[in-house]
Amino acid sequence: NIALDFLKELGIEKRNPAYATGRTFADLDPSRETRKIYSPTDGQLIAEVEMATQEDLETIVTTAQNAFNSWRVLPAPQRGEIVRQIGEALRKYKEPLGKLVTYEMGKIYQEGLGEVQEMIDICDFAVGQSRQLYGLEMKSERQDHRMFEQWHPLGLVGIISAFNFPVAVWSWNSMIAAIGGNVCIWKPSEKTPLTAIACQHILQDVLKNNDLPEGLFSYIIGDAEIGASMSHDNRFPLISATGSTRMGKKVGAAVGARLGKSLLELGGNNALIITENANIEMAIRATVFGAVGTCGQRCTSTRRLIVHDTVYDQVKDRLLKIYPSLSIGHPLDESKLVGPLIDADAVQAFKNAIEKAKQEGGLLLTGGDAYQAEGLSGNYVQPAIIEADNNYQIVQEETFAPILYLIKYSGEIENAIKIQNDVKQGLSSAVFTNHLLESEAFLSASGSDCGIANINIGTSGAEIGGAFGGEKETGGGRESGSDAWKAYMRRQTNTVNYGKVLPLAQGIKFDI
Ligand code: UN1
Repeated sequence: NIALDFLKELGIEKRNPAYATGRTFADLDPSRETRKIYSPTDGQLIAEVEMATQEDLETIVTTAQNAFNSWRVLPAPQRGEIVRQIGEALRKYKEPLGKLVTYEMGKIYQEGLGEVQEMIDICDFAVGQSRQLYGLEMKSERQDHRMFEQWHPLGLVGIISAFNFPVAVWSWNSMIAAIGGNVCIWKPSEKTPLTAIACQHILQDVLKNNDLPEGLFSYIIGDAEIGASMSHDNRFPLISATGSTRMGKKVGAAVGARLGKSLLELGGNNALIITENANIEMAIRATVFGAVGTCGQRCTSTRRLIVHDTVYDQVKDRLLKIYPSLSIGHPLDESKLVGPLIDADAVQAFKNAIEKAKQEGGLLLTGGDAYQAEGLSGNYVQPAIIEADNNYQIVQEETFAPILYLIKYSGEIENAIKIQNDVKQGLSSAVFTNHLLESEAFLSASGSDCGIANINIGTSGAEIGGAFGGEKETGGGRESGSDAWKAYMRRQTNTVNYGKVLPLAQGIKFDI
């Protein structure tokens, strides 16, 4: 059990993380509700985890509030130094942590490592950002006045993350929030608590070595009700949530009802367009990685392939050669490219979607069944390609599985863009073309309506340096790089009068 071995190496059995709950193994309190965690790779029971209660949430919030009082006044570059040390610790544990991500979540080891690398990258980014929390200086219209803005921390940031990126998305939020002077309370997906426990332990060592309070970064392993309590709770000025649109609408409504801030990163229905001017081989590579990478469980996964009629058959033939030869199996076996889905429900959703597509007139070209990988009782499936119309109900939905809908277009790129934008979601998009006019049309104001729009790069696999998120039902939030840090801070406009008289703005006369 590599998960257990790694957690033992981190000392999980010796410690009882006070503000973390999620005790495991021998520490289990028999009076508490627990959840059994099975690996999607082989069906093995990895661990049993204690679920947090509403009282635990209270303890965690109080502790976090206390920690906030000292953290918010620590100079930002010193907060950056702590994040630098966290990044170093993650570097040290990159391989075992990557393995744990793979074993608990099911993505192939290369992607498990990639996920940990995203955490390391965001730490590096956040360290630099800690010296660049810039506000503007504005010229005052009044003599001897100075006007500027400052960015202050918000306070408690609640982070609700999903199983598919069990740790990277948390780190995007928490590391940027932390350099901004916030304290974070993380509710990881209850499907993947072990990676969260591991990260929390790695991080607590850094806090301890620096004599910092534990409540700076807390986690709470609980069910959807804990997430709902956080969303309704005024003590969280910001809730950042990643997951389904259904979940995001609930969180957004609860936070909105109290006029709090929410940062939502929800479902995608990402399309890749191949025009008649594309480098087909590059486009195929991007398509396959985008569609079957993480077994189709990235929010950036390629779900729709919109292909020009002149190259349609060529693309289809090529894909139909590659798909049946994709190696499916244990994601820690480095010769495999496709690991399992997260659980049996996901396998069922995959099958249901394929049935629905067929009923609506879709033609299943390859895959579409559960797959028995080397006698493993994991949740493996054969990635599917279906010829479909964009307006099928099932094509309009995000199914978190490796299903690629093949859609034909003819004429100008505008026709493909129209199809691409004709869904409710707006996360990621891509076009493969070597034609300048096509790529510029795609990036223009009348082009892709998504938060991410790529030329000759697939829909998934964004770098952390850019702002990550999307429009429409994707929720509008932006995390990670660029100036996404501003979402975790409050802007204060300051005007200072260093003169000896009191002129009023707009030249108003008011003599008393
Ligand atoms: C997600 O699926 O929620 O761009 C995040 C990507 C990754 C992050 C995906 N860097 O595919």
